[in-house]
Amino acid sequence: MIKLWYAPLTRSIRVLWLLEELGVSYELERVEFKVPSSRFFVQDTPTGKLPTIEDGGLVLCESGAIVEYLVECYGEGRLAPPRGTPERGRYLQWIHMAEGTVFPPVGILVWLSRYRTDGDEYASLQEATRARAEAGVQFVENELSSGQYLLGDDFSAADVMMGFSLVAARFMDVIDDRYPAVQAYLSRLEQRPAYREAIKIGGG
Ligand SMILES: N[C@@H](CCC(=O)N[C@@H](CS)C(=O)NCC(=O)O)C(=O)O
Repeated sequence: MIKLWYAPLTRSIRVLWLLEELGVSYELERVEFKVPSSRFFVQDTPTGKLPTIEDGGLVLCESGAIVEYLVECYGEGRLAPPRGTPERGRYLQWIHMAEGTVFPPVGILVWLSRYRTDGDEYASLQEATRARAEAGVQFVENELSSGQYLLGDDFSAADVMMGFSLVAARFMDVIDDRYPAVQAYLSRLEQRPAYREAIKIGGG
């Protein structure tokens, strides 16, 4: 059975949510999140990072890799467009943009303002980082005009990846009424039964 090391308010919600969407059975190993103010890779998981999974002896970290792996192994054609199609290209763009472009400035804001005690010394850095975070959200806003989800009307694992990044951006007050499509998209995601179940189980 898949084992997921989990702590609330971390990227491990992506994996818990996806497992609920897929209806795959799993075991949850809850750990206490250790705030990474100056030491890293020190979470109580086999990799030191959250999320981490173990599946039949395979240990994996990196939420994007875990999401792609789970969809490949357990998706049975669900939650991702067929390989080699233009839609698959867009799906991969969003999977990677969620963690590679939209989240990083948000993560810096979290790190400076919540995890460190000297964040106030970096006001100009925070301001520039906030502008970068807003640019990422604006890109999603523009692209969402043509459908309910990132790929149009079909929900996919890319929405699981982006959902966490946007919830984190909202948590840091990056998202407001300037982004109505993103706000509507987030409430659509939060109404999904699998998301609600994941939050109920995982907390936070
Ligand atoms: N790109 C990685 C980032 C993983 C990551 O940094 N996770 C955080 C929790 S959300 C963590 O484990 N932080 C502790 C640390 O940096 O040591 C992913 O998508 O899984």
